Amino acid sequence: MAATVEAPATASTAPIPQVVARRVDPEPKGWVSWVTTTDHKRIGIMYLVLTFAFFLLGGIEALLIRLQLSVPNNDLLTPQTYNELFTMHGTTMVFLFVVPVMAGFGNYFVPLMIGARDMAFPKLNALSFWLLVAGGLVFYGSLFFSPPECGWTCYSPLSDNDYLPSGGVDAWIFLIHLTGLSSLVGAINFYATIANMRAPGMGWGRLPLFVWAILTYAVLLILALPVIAGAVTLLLTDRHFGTHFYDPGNGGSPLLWQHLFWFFGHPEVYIMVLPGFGIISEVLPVFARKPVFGYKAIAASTVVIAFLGLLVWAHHMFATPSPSLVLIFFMMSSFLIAVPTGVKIFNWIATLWRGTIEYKTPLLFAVGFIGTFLIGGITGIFVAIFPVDWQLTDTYFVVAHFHYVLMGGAVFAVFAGLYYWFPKMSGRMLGEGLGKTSFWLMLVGFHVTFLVQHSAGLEGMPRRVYEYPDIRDLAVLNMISTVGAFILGLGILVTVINVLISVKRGAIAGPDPWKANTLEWFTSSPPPVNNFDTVPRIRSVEPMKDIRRQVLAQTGGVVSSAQPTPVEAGRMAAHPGADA
Ligand code: HEM
Ligand SMILES: [Cu+2]
Repeated sequence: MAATVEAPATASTAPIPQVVARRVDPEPKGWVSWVTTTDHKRIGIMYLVLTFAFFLLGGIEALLIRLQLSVPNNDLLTPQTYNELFTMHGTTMVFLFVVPVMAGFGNYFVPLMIGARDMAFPKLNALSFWLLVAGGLVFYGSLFFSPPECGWTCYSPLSDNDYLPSGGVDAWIFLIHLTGLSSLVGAINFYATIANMRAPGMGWGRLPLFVWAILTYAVLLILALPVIAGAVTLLLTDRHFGTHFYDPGNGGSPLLWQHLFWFFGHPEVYIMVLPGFGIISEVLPVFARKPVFGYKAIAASTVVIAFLGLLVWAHHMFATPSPSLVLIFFMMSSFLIAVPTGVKIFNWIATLWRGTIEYKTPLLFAVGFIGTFLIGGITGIFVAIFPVDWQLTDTYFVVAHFHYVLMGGAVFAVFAGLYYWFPKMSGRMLGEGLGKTSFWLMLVGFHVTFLVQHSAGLEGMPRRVYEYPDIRDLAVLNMISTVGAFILGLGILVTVINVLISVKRGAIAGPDPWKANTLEWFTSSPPPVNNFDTVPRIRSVEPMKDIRRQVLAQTGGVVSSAQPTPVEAGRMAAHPGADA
């Protein structure tokens, strides 16, 4: 934008509790303005760029791991390097990619979807981002001395000073503290924003499903993060200040670490996948050209999954000594989660059912998500049966299971979100050809990589080992898995290239390229600094449909009782394909 713009001081059909910006500052330029920004959209973009960079780093680490495992008795990597790599890979994917990438989408889209001008606390929002940067720097700084070797769970006693005196574990602890604080501050901000800054008429029953998901994500973060922060603080004092919280020789207990870790760690799984579910619930109805089936059931199941997710942490500890009553409790409560999850999957399929489906890339990723996540959910039932888990725990079956959940629940959903929302963020479309190529490579590569790992696990291949003997089918299964990983990597690379090309040269998107339902499509692409000139009154869960209907009624000569404002009409006139 060139100079200060005079926004028309129109009123919508209802009083607007927000200040209508009369004077809009021009968009600031230069890198200093990015570093100092408090605009939720810029912060959202910085989050997305940073977390995708970590995704690529974690991906390179994964490929190195797979190269080492491609043949039996390989000595490409030393055992120590291997341990460091899988620790960095798991930690990076969980703490530096999947969790913060959801905050990236949340930052950009929650205010737009609820009709707000920014997050509730813009400066805290910037703080969240910079704490994430700090966490990433501290952790990757350990590359220059000695990265941790304790896996992303850093179980005690392995993480004690006696076994791993290296500073890498301390770097890991600081990563948890810094990214945890980042997420905690961000979560409080999301909560405050969603609770207080919704457009007039947007009651809880009209909140977009993605916003419901982010709200639940925020509440889970607020409940789970203090536990892990406490746990790693105890680890730090054990390591350096002579306490013995996790030291059985002095009255401590390594099991305490596992309880604290998984009391956080299991909800963390839902922290990673619930926003993904939210993205899917936005994408499916748009490309099926049908209202989402069972809005209330989907919103409610999100909350129920989060609640149950807090009860089941010890299903990660079935192999530790526990009374059978405890095992049965954690088994049954884990089963219960299948109920609300099934409700969601049923509703998603019902949304697609008899829809007028448009096979665009976001839809492909969303459908790929459903299949992949379903398989991950089904293998989850196996490992939730504790006698079965006794056989499978710490084998590649578990590795396969959680990659199905995380790829399905998070990565495919993130890619669906990227292809769906990129036009809003950049003003340009991503290429469809490259998008579809990327999707098929990723889908095929993913299943080739991880499906066979179930078999490898059943044949006894333990996880977290740097080499394995040439017995049974392990050689061929691992080779298949490694080939799949490279196909998957190629698929991801195609999307990276697509983004790089389209940022500059993609087709111009216009405000509402998909004819979508939620409010972010009401403003221009990319949105101006103040997001909206006028915030419309919300009358349903699909405000954009209402607005299109109003405009149609008006331009069709029919006198509508609810007249759109001149601003709304102008917007819609710029978008001739609008229909009801
Ligand atoms: C790009 C495709 C990926 C490949 C080829 C891959 C491969 C691997 C491999 C080989 C391991 C080591 C398993 C072991 O030795 O126990 C591993 C561990 C892990 N991966 Fe991935 N991975 C990929 C993507 C992801 C993603 C997207 C996530 C998270 C969203 C993720 C999260 C994890 C976690 C949490 C671990 C456990 C690390 C640990 O045990 O400490 N991975 N992955
Ligand atoms: Cu769990």
